[in-house]
Amino acid sequence: AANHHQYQSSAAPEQSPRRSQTLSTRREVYERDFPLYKQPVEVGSFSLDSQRRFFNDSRQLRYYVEPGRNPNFDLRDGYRERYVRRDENVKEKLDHILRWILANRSKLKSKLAANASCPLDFDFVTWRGHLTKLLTTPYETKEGWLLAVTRFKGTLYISEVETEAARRERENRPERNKEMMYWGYKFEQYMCADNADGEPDPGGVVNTNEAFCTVVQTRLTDHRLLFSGEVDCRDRDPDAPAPPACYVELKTSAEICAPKQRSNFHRFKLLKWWAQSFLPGVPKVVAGFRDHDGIVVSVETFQISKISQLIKNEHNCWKPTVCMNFCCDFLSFVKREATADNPSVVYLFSWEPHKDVTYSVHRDSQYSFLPNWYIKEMTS
Ligand code: 0WD
Ligand code: CA
Repeated sequence: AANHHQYQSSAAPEQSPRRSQTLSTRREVYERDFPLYKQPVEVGSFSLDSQRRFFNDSRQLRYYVEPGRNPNFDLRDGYRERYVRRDENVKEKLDHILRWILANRSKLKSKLAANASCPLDFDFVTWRGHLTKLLTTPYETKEGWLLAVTRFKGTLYISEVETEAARRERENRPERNKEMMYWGYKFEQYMCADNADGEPDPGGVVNTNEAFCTVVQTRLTDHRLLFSGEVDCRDRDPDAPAPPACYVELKTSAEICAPKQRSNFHRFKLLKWWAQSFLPGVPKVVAGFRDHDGIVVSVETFQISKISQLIKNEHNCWKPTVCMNFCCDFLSFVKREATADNPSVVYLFSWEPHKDVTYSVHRDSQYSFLPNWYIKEMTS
């Protein structure tokens, strides 16, 4: 059961300002200068194969192939016959990242490594996707989130918990939506080759178990971050800049026919695209615009660095600084509240649209997510 405040550190003296145990998500609160966000550096990568097996290498990295003048890709092709879907009932939590950390521990060592109580030189370890959700929170009006946090040897691990609403939606997904989820992966197949000098194979099987993930380190003000994100492909030119600058994110979106659709695209889609790629330093998104029948009618490249300019004409639009300042303040809030250094304690941070962020504390519960193999290895 939820047990609020059980692990708070000693009570503050009466006269010191009382810190709130909730965090506002109102946009106005976060309208200030853009916070320091260091250029993300790739420290490694890993691959998940067609059976979702982990490999500490880049075997699943694919290469971007510029499409011809009239792409005419049929995204519905192969949905019934050549589609292997990842089992969404399996909750992997941070396991792949933790596996990567153990396999690369020596590489991550620094001046502080001598200090046994802080074997990892990071304040936070998480998935990029979880940080994307934080960045977009001040503008999100539909979907809430649950983020489980455990402090272990000084590092805060953040792992998402599926909300009841998200689970219901997943289990009641209409057939049309299921097919449209396939379209994104099919687009990748039309645009990517397995080798730098190869060609895409639209006749192959789409298997969503396969993934290539980059692991980056960076800093948001005083928060040292290590996170991993799935990367669709890279520039095939061997002289392209080093990762993550050579990476390309692929997206599909409904074709834009009316001014209202363009405005919605700028206000909602571009926010998500910007947040997701800005975090790991992926410089561009290549978008396939498709019609109702899943035919790609045009392909357009968006430079992440130019998106904030692109949206400035939009009335009442989202602001990158609000996203980053909220994320920064959330991480400060987590650091302040999640004080018990114990792998079996979870601070469950919870947010619903139009509300503040709150949390509850759980010990040895269903929410614990650091596996014993990781705890054991990091303790020895
Ligand atoms: O346990 C969880 N709650 C989650 C696990 C939620 C989200 C992701 N994951 C894991 C998976 O192991 C996946 O391989 O994270 C990996 C991807 O991490 P990410 O890059 O941090 O996730 P995100 O930025 O949300 O998504 C990137 C891509 C998506 O591409 P689009 O263009 O649609 O944003 O990863 C795919 C998807 O192709 N993806 C997932 N793959 C497996 N499991 C998942 C998922 N739950 N969500 C998105
Ligand atoms: Ca993608």
